[in-house]
Amino acid sequence: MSDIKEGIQNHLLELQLEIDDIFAKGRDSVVSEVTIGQIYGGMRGLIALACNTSYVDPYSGLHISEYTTDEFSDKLPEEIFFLLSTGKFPDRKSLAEFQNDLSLRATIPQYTWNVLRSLHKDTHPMTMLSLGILSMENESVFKKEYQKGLKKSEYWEYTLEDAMNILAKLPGLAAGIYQIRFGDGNLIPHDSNLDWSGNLANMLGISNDKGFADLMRLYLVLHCDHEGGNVSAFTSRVVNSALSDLYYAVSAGLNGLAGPLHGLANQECLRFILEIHDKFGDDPDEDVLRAYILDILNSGKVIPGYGHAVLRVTDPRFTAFMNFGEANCASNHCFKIAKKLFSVVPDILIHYKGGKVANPWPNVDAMSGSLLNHYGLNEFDFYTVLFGVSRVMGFCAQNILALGLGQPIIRPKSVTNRWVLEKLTVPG
Ligand code: AMX
Repeated sequence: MSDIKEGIQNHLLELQLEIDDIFAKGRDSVVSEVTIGQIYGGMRGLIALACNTSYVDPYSGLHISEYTTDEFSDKLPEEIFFLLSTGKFPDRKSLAEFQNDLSLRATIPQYTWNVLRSLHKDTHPMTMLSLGILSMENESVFKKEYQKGLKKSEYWEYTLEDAMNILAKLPGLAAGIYQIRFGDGNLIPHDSNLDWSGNLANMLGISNDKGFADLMRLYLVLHCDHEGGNVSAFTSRVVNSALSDLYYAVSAGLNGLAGPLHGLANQECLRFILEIHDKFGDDPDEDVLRAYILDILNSGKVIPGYGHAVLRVTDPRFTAFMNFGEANCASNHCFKIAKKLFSVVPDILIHYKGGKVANPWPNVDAMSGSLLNHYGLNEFDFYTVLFGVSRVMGFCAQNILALGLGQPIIRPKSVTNRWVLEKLTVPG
């Protein structure tokens, strides 16, 4: 048995013991109530899911297992996937075994390239990524084993197989999409001497600067997971809960990530910074910037990169990117503007409309695009693909653990307006 599989098996035992304890203490205890506002308002704040890969604390941000962003931001994505799915970092031997296993599975079938090359030249790279994964669905080991007859306790093992195959192919798939969509269509081959993010950086063929490979590593680490209730992770889990295999579930999650209120938001931030650059040059005066921000707010628009549904402080992932920028991209015009926005925007948002903005601080998207710009990755439409490559780690880990814990199909109850009206008029 591979070390990661053994690690997941042990983690599942620990998690199951905790759940047994929770159920023994109060399976029927009420921990959350739902208001009518929440029923009509996207279920915001409703506690209705258990997810043990990561959690977001409003004040300390993303935690994977018990580690804070500061504690894991220097790791490799492979170590992060290990942590997400086993609750522990791998030792050197386990990491090498895992990396080697991924390397052996990296080849992408020719029929996937045929599908991607046959699409319209303007097809969005996120459509290509989602289709690329879906095109390989016939490779699902889970599906084949399920058709033969599989015990429920074995579901997670074959889902792990699918996860390994999908993750192994992702850097090549993403880089191939970049070459087909924005380059000359020639693919740079996978290099088994490079790690997962190193391969992505190399196959993109954008920059030989070591800083670019370092940025890809950091980018893939910081976007890996964000609890279970966000649009893409939740979608992926709902689809997989029907025992649609991981290819269907990952593709579905990516379709959610492609939305402008979710993963696509990152490209808006760089567009905003470039607009500021066009208007005011490399080093805009802070007062000029303040007046510009107020104009945008007064016209009813939001300031991209600021605010968050859960966080109530500066996103620690923003800070990690900013520290990277200080060390590697300090002279870049976009980085300088992003930094200046950080010193101007929060103070304006704090006082905006009597403090209605719940979080005036920057989120991860406020900085990432400027760093990509520094290394010459300026095709905005590709940014969400990078986000997606990283976030698939979270989709895979969440689904493996949910299946390993025997979680059933997800099926909340919906109600009609008439039902709600009756509930409001008939007491009790
Ligand atoms: N600029 C201006 N107004 C903002 C704002 C911002 N950056 N962030 C929030 N507000 C406003 C909201 O529009 C809302 O106004 P309304 O009541 O008139 O509709 C009010 O403040 C309260 O909203 P909130 O509770 O603070 O935020 P939310 O949880 O509803 O939304 C988010 C969160 C991120 C969508 C929102 O802050 C926003 O639109 N930010 C800008 C876009 C952005 O950066 N998106 C990336 C998010 C990170 C990610 O998921 N990738």
